[in-house]
Amino acid sequence: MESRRRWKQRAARAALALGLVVMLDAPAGSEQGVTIQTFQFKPTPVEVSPGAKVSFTNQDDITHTVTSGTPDSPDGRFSHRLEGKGSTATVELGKPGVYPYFCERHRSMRGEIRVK
Ligand SMILES: [Cu+2]
Repeated sequence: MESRRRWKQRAARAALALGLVVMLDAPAGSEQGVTIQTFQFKPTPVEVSPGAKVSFTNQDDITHTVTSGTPDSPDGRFSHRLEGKGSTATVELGKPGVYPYFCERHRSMRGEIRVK
């Protein structure tokens, strides 16, 4: 039975290694998370496939927005207010493209979603 246990350990280790590789090699597609912290969107850009969700979580104690476009030309696709720490919003884009966004309250806060 010793050998079976050793085999199980080896299999578990292999699964772990595989899992890590899959994580590092995460393809565009699955849901992506963006954190808003100290007046920055992180990470940016994020890459998703069409229709995948990008979720935003505010980690600052103040209100930020996630607004599509640029401060000089908001495009009206989405605009979410995240009022204080822990608030979240989700954005879903169906068509491939590069979608910039920003915070209406702090114009230097910019980010980008790439849909491929
Ligand atoms: Cu802001």
